Amino acid sequence: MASEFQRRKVAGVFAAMDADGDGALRETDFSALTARWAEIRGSAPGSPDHARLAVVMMGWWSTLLSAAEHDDRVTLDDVLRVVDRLDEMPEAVAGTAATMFEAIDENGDGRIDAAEYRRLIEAWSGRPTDTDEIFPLLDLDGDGHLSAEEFCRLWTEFWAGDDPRHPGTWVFGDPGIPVPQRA
Ligand SMILES: [Ca+2]
Ligand SMILES: [Ca+2]
Ligand SMILES: [Ca+2]
Repeated sequence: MASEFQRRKVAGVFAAMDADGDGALRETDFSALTARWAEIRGSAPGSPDHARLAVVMMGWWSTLLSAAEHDDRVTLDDVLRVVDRLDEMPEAVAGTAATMFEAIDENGDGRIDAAEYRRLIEAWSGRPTDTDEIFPLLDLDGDGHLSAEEFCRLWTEFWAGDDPRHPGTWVFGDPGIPVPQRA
């Protein structure tokens, strides 16, 4: 069963994905999130970038819905049930990380820079967000970018991990847990 820490962490992302705030994820939440993310990136509807974001976000929606109890909405408990099974399927988690990485890497140079990361967080949180403090925690080798390997590790720590000290705890921004000082 998901720990209290996992529940709190996942509840934060869940609230971000629940664009209309009705306590359940529906298809309309995912189209709203797609629209918000595309707008922040300046991707017009009909553009290849907009289509790419839609594929990623609607892919998430069908994955979550297929694990849900109802056929039109996904609850926090549904998501936590998926999270419970993730440590048994590292390949699936790595696959999602790779898809997500490609979507976040707007200019396709194979790395996520601080501005690309910030636009992701602002899209997901729905408000202007300062990510300057968090980005260096995620940049594990301190080279100023998130590589695909770094992102895969962070993503896996977030979804399948249960250790608040893991840097992956902040992959979706500040979950309301104090930021530790880097040793
Ligand atoms: Ca909703
Ligand atoms: Ca990039
Ligand atoms: Ca790096």
